[in-house]
Amino acid sequence: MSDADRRDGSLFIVLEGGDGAGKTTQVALLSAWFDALGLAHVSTREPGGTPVGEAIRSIVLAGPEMDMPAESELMLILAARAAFIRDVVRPALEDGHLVLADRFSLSTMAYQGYGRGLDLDQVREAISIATGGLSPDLYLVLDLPAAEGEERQKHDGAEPDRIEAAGRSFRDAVREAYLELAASEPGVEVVSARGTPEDVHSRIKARLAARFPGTFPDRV
Ligand code: Z5A
Repeated sequence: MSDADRRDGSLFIVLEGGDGAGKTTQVALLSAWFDALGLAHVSTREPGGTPVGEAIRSIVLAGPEMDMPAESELMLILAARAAFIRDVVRPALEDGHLVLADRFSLSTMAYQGYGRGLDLDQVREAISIATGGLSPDLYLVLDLPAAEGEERQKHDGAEPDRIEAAGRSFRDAVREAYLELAASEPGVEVVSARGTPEDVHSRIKARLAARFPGTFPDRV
């Protein structure tokens, strides 16, 4: 998608971070804030957001019995992403809307690249096949020590999925990966995920206002 296809006002914002950092909570708070500001938006998650994406999500996030090579995991996630781009992201940006996503390609670099150990250049190449080169305007990485994310998730009482079951060292590697990616990739900012959901929401609003002053009010 070239910039010419995007209408003024469109923005693609992605929340990222390790398991349990609070992305889903923050997407909901942001979506309510966008509504209050009268900003037309689509909020969605990955893998998912389309019928094929949700079907793939149920395979990728099955229990440990759905064992698969890291390459299969990568291909499944990217198969979902190609549909997500065609059916969700591009149409919304062409209509001048805001897209707010719970995870996107930075997750693939962090989990399949750094976490699973796949070659980073190959992962990057595969991502660009799925996305046609489309990148978000901003990634906000919610940063939290892996142990604290795990603790938050325990309160939900759900059985760990295949990726969550990969263990503490995997979670630590994913956190470090996000910090490394934030330091080396353009358009990636780190936000502390500590404190109450409202504390984190205020930090995120302040970042958005600073980054996109034409869209978000500076008094947040
Ligand atoms: N994955 C991948 O490997 N590669 C890719 O390219 C993509 C994804 C796109 C997606 O599942 C999985 O797919 C994910 C990576 C992989 N790994 N796994 N498993 P997901 O997005 O559903 O997974 P998740 O990150 O584990 O989601 P989560 O558990 O829902 O975490 P979260 O969205 O970051 O947090 P939350 O649901 O908002 O909050 C978790 C709990 O903490 C909940 O009880 C909240 O009420 C509580 N919470 C939230 N904020 C706070 C604060 N501030 N304080 C205290 N408690 C809080």
